[in-house]
Amino acid sequence: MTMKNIAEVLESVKTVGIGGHIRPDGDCVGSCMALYLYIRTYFPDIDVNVYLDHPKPIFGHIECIDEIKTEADDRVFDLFITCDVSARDRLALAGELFEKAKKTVCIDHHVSNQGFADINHVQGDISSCCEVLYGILDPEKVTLPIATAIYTGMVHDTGVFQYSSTSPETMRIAGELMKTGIPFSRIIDESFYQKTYIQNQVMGRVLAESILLQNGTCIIGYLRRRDMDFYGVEGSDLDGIVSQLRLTKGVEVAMFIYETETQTFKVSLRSNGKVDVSKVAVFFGGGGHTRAAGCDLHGSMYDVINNITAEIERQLAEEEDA
Ligand SMILES: [Mn+2]
Repeated sequence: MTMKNIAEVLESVKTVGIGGHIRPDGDCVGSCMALYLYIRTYFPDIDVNVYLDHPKPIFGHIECIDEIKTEADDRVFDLFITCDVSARDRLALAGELFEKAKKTVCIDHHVSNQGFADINHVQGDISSCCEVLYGILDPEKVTLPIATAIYTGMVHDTGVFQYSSTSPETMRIAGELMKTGIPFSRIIDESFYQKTYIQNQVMGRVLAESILLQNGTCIIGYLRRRDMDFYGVEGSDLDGIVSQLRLTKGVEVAMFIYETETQTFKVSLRSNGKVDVSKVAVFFGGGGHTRAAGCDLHGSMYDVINNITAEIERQLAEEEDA
């Protein structure tokens, strides 16, 4: 069951809770905040609250971001709406609030979403939850702050309108949002591309020490725990490194591994299309998509690299035989 307009579910509702997934990304923060701002602006009699894990400071440009509740309470909402949540167990701190709510709505774009709410507005072919949300708002009611939140989510989930999920409709909506006067260059720079000095130093180091294997079709970057401690960086500071590795000419598969604790490694995989990296990740107990996947592995760094590259090699060979 889908909705034509969000107003359908807001009738005779007095309290609304909104929640996103664990470790909220740009699409999650953007969609939750856009919906929050929309309800606050056009349904002033509704008491609306948004619950999210601490959003990153890069989303500080979104209006009222400081009104996010980062801890759950024991309220019972008339309606609870989830945005960008693919499954019930991804709800993070809002899980109990969702359970207790009198009615629930799920707005999402994950293909894997089975529909866990009373009303499920899920469109698996659309690039971002923000784009799905825009489709059930009145376009003329999308103010500059609401447009800023939606644009942020679209930019993040499409890799700045680059991933194959980007459609003509995505671009049309982005154009409509631009008409409200959003600072679109700044949103892209400051929330997506910008790195701290240290983050850039670490990326530079990983690129400098990267290794090319299999006739230059596979590239590997790595970071040991002691190097992370030296720079004072966490896993979240390493976003974007594997994407940069993938952009090496001739490369089919990029792999970035870093040590989360001694002899435990987080592996990120990116493909330019020939190899389905989700198969590689699943083989090692992880998951993901054709072109972006990941898994966790134990052992020495060399074992991890050897095991994964062997599996990539197998897949590349299979591809060549096919
Ligand atoms: Mn999303």
